[in-house]
Amino acid sequence: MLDKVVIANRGEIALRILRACHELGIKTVAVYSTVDRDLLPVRLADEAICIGRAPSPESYLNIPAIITAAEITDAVAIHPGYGFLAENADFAERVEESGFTFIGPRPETIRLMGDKVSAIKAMKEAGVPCVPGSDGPLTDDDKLNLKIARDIGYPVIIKAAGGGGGRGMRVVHSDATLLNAISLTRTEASAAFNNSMVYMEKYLEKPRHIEIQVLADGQGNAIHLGERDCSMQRRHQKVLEEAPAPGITEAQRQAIGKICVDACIRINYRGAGTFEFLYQDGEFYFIEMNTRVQVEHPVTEMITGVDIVKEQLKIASGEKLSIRQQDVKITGHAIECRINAEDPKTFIPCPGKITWYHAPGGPGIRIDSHIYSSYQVPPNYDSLIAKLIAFGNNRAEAIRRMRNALSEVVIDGIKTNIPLHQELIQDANFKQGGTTIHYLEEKIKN
Ligand code: MV4
Repeated sequence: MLDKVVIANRGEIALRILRACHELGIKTVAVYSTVDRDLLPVRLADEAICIGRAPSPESYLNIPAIITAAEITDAVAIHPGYGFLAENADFAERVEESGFTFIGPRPETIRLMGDKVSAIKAMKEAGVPCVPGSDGPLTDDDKLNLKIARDIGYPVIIKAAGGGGGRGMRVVHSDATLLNAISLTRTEASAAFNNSMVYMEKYLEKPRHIEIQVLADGQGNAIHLGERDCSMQRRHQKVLEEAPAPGITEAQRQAIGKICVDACIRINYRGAGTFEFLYQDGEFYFIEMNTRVQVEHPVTEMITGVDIVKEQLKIASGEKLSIRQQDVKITGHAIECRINAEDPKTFIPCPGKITWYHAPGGPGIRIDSHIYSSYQVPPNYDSLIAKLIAFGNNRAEAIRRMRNALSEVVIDGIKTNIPLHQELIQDANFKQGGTTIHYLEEKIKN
């Protein structure tokens, strides 16, 4: 097993990684920016190193500072968490060149998936169902681009190869606006991602966002842990996630799961990963692959009993996967509410001091959070302060437990989106299950 790990992140995920390390007897090094001195993971880690000032480019994105922290503490590995450097192939490469283990996929895999055109190509070749589209980058041939769009059938969507997560996309409804949309998306992509490559897909109008969690050891073994439904989102920020996805049958789960597992083996994937799909009219369409642990991983942990972060650490230490697919049993239902320090109506971030915090509890309730009474939420990073997870033997029980937990939790001193969650958890369409990616934005208009 790994001896000592640098946790190159902050907040709840740093704490989550720290707990997994300590459970496995791994020593931990927290790295922190100057505003994060009083962070819980900094207190709980075996060692802590300040890596720079509050702005993330000077600290949590500061590659030399993080590698130096590993050097001076004699750590053997670096866990990037999510966000920040987690999907930066250059970082993974420099970690390995410096003699440390990067807890994640090989740098080439991160690079392959970071470019959405190469990711789709690889997945299509591996037998994963993709959205009908341009099958590669668009050229500057206007006539050809018009033909591709007509063949796919409007509406189409133009996406930047360097984008993902909702950045750099444009929906086109007719020939009249196609060429201009391609050109605008190219210009934006070039500025935002330093990569002007764009591609085209059929625009799916009412999809759900369903993703498959995988684990692979890079030694020929891979498993899937079922799916999550992440359709409840606003402006590409997920608000509430659940597993399993309402209405997905065991047969569908095993079929799409096997496709993802086979693809992992084909590309010799290593670590935890997520296949993102759009799901519409009973069909799955691959859009992107995430090569990191995700914010919403707890809902999968609750219904499978698998500790995804511990599995990441075991894989990074060179162990073969010890869980076989037939050992993975999905039991019950889990829901996660992302609690943000923000105004529940305007969504404007509300950093500040938490004067009082009381965590909910009881059967099936889990909180992943770094906050405490008197904790100061800094304005420099994203506003996620807690993940409230409710498990139940079925979806109705998970919803009831979540509703109770939301009414128990006290976070005073700052605004949070708990009122939004309280409204959502009793929403008739949510209770029904299976709402599309557009549902929340439509609901909050009213
Ligand atoms: C799409 C789509 C409809 N059709 N692709 C947005 C984020 C990025 N991961 C992909 N996205 C979308 N791609 C086709 N062909 C609609 C979206 C989309 C979306 C996807 C997942 C979750 C939330 C979303 C919100 C708006 C649009």
